[in-house]
Amino acid sequence: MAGRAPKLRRVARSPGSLRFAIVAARFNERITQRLVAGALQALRAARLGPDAIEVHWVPGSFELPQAASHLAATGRYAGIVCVGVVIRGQTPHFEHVAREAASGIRQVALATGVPATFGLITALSEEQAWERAGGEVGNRGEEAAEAALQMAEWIHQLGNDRAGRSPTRVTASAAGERASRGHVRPSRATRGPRRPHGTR
Ligand code: DLZ
Repeated sequence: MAGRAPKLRRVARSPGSLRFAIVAARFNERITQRLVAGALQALRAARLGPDAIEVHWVPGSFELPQAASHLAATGRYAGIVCVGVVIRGQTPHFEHVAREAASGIRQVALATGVPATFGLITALSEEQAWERAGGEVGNRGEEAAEAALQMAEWIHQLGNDRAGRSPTRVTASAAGERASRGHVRPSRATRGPRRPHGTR
């Protein structure tokens, strides 16, 4: 059964100064263009201006995590939307590309604290891919952008809540929220203070 993502709630807060990146894989580019269009539409609907959205192209979905990792490390982005189209061929190549993209994107999100969302189509045929790129089964790019917006908002809220409870302690999540606004590097911020060796 084809899964259609539930309509996500719009973010309550205007993203204001927040900046988002879309990373798009050129392989199957005509279909990926539709995912980029869907992601742009969702980000603009959240009142993000043109200066607050960047689109970066990479050769294929395998390269998405590396690009997302570099972008997250700059500390400039509140969210990174990864889009690509992986279509099954006659060899297991499909599985390798799809698996590495999925696990790499997850690793970027967990390691940096910056929401990096999964807007990949993994399809058994080109027809299935078009259906998920603005066709009958939705638009995976749009859905991934909405997920990034929601995660950025949630991280922001978590930072505010914690800061309100304990103004003298800067928690990892509060630091991560600042990172998503571009004030500090997220990788260090979300890992917390350095510890001496052997104390983890
Ligand atoms: C090589 C390859 C193949 C066979 N299939 C896809 C695909 O369906 N979707 C996609 O985004 N990329 C594909 N690639 C390219 C790889 O992602 C990658 O760019 C190359 O293996 C070089 O690292």
